[in-house]
Amino acid sequence: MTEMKKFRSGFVTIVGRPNVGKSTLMNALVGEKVAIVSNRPQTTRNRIMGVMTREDWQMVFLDTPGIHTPRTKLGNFMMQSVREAMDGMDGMMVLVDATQVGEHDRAIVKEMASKKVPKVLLLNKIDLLQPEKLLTLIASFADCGYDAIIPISAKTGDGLEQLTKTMAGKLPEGPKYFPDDMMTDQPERLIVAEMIREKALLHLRDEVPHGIGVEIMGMNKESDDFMEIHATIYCERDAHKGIIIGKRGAMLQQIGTEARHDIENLLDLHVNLKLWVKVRPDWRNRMDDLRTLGYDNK
Ligand SMILES: Nc1nc2c(ncn2[C@@H]2O[C@H](COP(=O)(O)OP(=O)(O)OP(=O)(O)O)[C@@H](O)[C@H]2O)c(=O)[nH]1
Ligand SMILES: [Mg+2]
Repeated sequence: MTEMKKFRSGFVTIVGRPNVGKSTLMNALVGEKVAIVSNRPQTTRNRIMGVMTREDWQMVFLDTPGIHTPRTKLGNFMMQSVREAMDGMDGMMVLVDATQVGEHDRAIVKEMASKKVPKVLLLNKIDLLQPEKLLTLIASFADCGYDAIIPISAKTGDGLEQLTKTMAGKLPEGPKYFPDDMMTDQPERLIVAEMIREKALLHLRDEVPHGIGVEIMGMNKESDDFMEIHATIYCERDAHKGIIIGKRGAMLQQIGTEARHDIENLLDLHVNLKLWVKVRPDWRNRMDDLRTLGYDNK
């Protein structure tokens, strides 16, 4: 008689400095874009869940904001989201960008070593790294106390099979927490707002992206295959508003067109996306504004 294989499951928190590729990794594992990605640091602002289900196991990933020293109340909220995502976790993935490991990365790797759960250290972006450098890097983490050190590329998928195999084997026996076809717990409204923010991050420079917030004012299904969406992009200064709107509205139009395309794919509907831009000075330090944009602690 063959023995029934035991089902393993658990919550696996993904942490690391900003921009190391945490959200890219989660999307690659889940096989769907559940978290937005950009080359600006501090893209992710709250913990985002992504579920990966296989025959014998289920991993519930918690992608978190990049660890940094907060300078605003939004930053405080972000760092609290990291702490909360580590509460009660069953496993942990700590990421560094293998092409530029700094003292902050090493400090995080060291701090997380004390967490009493299975954990893997992931050296990401190896598609950009010369192989000889990788060996030196691995050697420099030799005594880190993690269950495994795995070089990966979240972009090309290199190493991800080894990663899931290693992590799944270390998870406790447990239930299937979420149905097979569930990828995330984020409400549609939030994903839509994030998609708009992603396109804004993609096109805006310098300090403008950090001060962007998106609020969905309304999502009205006009018919079976058509939805009208109204959204407001907040920024912190008049000068930023001008940049976001652009010459004769060109920038806002580009952000809107690209976001609409992604939203239509997500919702499988035709979308009319109407964007407004408003200035809210210092919103990242104002509790009422943070609450409006979903960056509160409840
Ligand atoms: N070449 C390469 N680029 C990558 C890889 N993984 C992520 N990136 C890029 O790195 C940048 C940051 O990726 P994100 O996934 O947004 O990083 P993050 O760690 O979630 O960043 P925060 O949310 O700001 O903490 C993006 O431009 C990605 O395309 C990789 O394996 N190889
Ligand atoms: Mg991220």
